[in-house]
Amino acid sequence: MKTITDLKEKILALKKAKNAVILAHYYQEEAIQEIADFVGDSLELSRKASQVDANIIVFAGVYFMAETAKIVNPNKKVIVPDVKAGCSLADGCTPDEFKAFLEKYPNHTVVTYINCTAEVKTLTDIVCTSSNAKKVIASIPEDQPIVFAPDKNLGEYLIAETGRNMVLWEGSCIVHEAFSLEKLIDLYKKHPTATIISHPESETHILKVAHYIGSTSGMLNHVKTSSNDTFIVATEAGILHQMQLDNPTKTLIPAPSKEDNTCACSECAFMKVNTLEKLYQCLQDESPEVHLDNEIIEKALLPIQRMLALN
Ligand code: CIZ
Ligand code: SF4
Repeated sequence: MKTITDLKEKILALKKAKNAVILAHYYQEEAIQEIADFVGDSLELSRKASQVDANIIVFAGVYFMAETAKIVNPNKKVIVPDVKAGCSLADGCTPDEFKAFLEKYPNHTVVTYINCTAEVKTLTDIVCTSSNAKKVIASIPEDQPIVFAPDKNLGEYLIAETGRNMVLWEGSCIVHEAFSLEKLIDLYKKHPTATIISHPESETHILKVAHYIGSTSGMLNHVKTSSNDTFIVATEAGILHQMQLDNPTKTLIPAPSKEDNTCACSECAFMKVNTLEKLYQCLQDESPEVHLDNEIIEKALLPIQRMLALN
């Protein structure tokens, strides 16, 4: 049985020997965030992936994020700790169903949230993340109808924010839909000076009571710059690691979930499929590797490049 310290040392040595870089999402377990060369949200990771000059990218996140890294680096080897790290949003929007859906809305500009498969990206005009979604929508002429997929909660939030009437695909994130409004209100009564912050993937009734709504990096930035010292955080609990490092004296309370017998906070089980041990193994084996057809890479790159060009 290897200790965490042993494993970390072995990973660092292998990484150096193989000229690899480790990119990790904020929702990864703490040990993975600590060993990573770069930790970010989905926008930061896709931007970072497009600038990497190492031979191998170890992507510790969920599969659609690793696919994005491959799309922007077709000549590099992109490996993942576990191919089963899926995502309810990406997996709930299959290319065939999405193609059939789009046939009902010809002449619409198709905007997809980055949480979708590479194949769905090939059916997209422009990709967005929660950090740049408003900017992406503002780049589309006012009279142009829009289809937005796959997250209906983010879509409804964007309709309210931008005043654009978009056709929404009915997808959602099981993690961000797990928060209980009733319990959140009870918790807030116990901490009446707290700021409630939420990711826009949360349900509309949670967003209505949030004092601040923003992307993963937006929330991290908000807590850092706010003069308040207590926050109730309605997003995946992995973000609390970086948030607490940035704000050692502030009190960060995870928003409660609906289920009584699960942990009080919401964790993405897909993200947590990855472990330090699996990360070590994948670096050693250089497998599992992300493989995509060249045609998919070429077609999926365009909407990603359009997004990156806007930032
Ligand atoms: O996958 C997610 O839930 C999020 C919010 C990713 C990201 O970093 O934008
Ligand atoms: Fe997908 Fe939700 Fe997990 Fe993000 S938190 S990776 S949207 S299931």
